[in-house]
Amino acid sequence: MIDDAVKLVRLARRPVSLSGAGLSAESGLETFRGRDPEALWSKHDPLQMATPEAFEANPQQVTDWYAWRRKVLAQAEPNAAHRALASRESMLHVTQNVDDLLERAGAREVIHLHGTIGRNHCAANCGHEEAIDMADPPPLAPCPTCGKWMRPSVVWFGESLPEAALEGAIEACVECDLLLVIGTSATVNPAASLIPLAKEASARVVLVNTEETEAGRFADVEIIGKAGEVLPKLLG
Ligand code: BJW
Repeated sequence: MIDDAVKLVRLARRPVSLSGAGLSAESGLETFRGRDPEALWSKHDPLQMATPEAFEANPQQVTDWYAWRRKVLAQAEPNAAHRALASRESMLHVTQNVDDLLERAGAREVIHLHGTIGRNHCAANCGHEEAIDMADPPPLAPCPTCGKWMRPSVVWFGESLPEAALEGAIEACVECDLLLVIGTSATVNPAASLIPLAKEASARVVLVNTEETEAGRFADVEIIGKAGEVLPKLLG
């Protein structure tokens, strides 16, 4: 399997990666789903933490949860998988992850489909936004411009993805000749739909995940293993 994938990766002229939480798992960040009992959605109800309605109902609880995740990320380092991806300079990276570990590993071009945990913006969309000190994240605070609550600049369920990011990702997936899909359960749309999109546009699809996923039916090669162990072999 690895040898087949290595050939596809070496032959690719326009490679794109599509990653999910499994990419950052070996950096100590918890995934959302999967078999891990520590997975975020095993311990927390996504409807209580990751919807605009949850924030409206209990902004303190949601802000505290993100403050905890921001502190964990401040302590985390890119892992071997981030570094292997970043080492392939011609590769465009599309990620569902809100962390900055690909950038910290040196990746040049990263499209964040679900926003970034490193920024806050006004929940009333008055236009005010600010960068966050991840090691010392701010408490729940009003927007200095309009007085509504500030919220994390991530995409919650029911919200639209940033238009430029989604358009860029669709274009990349239509035009790529290899889509390397890493550490995603491929259950959240529209991100998951990028995989069949690339396949229909005739890209080869290589999956790397610790377990089988629904996306397996689109894969030319499916490798079951840890991203931090597999990607250095694929891209090294
Ligand atoms: C390893 C590993 C290792 C572990 N190595 N692997 C069409 C049909 C049905 C519903 C919808 C639809 N279109 C839209 C929807 C609604 C919804 C949706 O998709 N729901 C489904 C769950 C059913 N989508 C949305 O609401 C999106 N908005 C939208 O489409 O707007 C228009 C619209 C709205 C409503 C209806 C129709 C249209 C927005 C989605 C926002 C997702 N937000 C979150 C939170 C972000 C902020 C934060 O981080 O707090 O994004 S939810 C969470 O899931 C997070 C992730 O980015 C996302 C995907 O998760 P991911 O990355 O795949 O992680 P896991 O944990 O699921 O998987 C990890 C994998 O790694 C596992 O498989 C492990 O095995 C593996 N792994 N260790 C390799 N070491």
